[in-house]
Amino acid sequence: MPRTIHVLNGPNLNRLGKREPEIYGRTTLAEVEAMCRAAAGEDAIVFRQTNWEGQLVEWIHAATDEEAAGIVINPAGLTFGSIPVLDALKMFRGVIIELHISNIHRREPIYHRSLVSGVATAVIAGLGARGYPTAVRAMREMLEAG
Ligand code: DHK
Repeated sequence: MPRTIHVLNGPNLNRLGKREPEIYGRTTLAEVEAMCRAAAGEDAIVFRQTNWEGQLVEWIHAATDEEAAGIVINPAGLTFGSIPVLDALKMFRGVIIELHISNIHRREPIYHRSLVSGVATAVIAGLGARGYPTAVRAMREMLEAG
């Protein structure tokens, strides 16, 4: 049965490639999307980015309503203070991989406490843009393992 994996991105990630390249690298979001699709094999990828908290919440609802197999989510700045994003993720019944391009634990203290990690199946941080296809591959392996 074909599976769908939703890759959801929060605020400012549309600026990847130009945004603080010393932290986030020079890979663009479009290139990240292509990396995810290349890693997905026969699984379908829904790839989205928004600068608005409510839109991210609604996209998590959509993944839930569609009974998606998994969500790879980089909530970006919404990681650390968004109760609505956390509450939406609590309703999702599939695998959740929280992803950060940077190692948030080696950065300023404001980035150290993720609200999302408490509901995530797994967390990837610090692999740079390659973390995205790594997350998709890991998601597929976890789904295959059941
Ligand atoms: C991306 C952001 O936009 C920041 O707000 C997070 C995360 C880190 C990342 O590393 O992908 O703190």
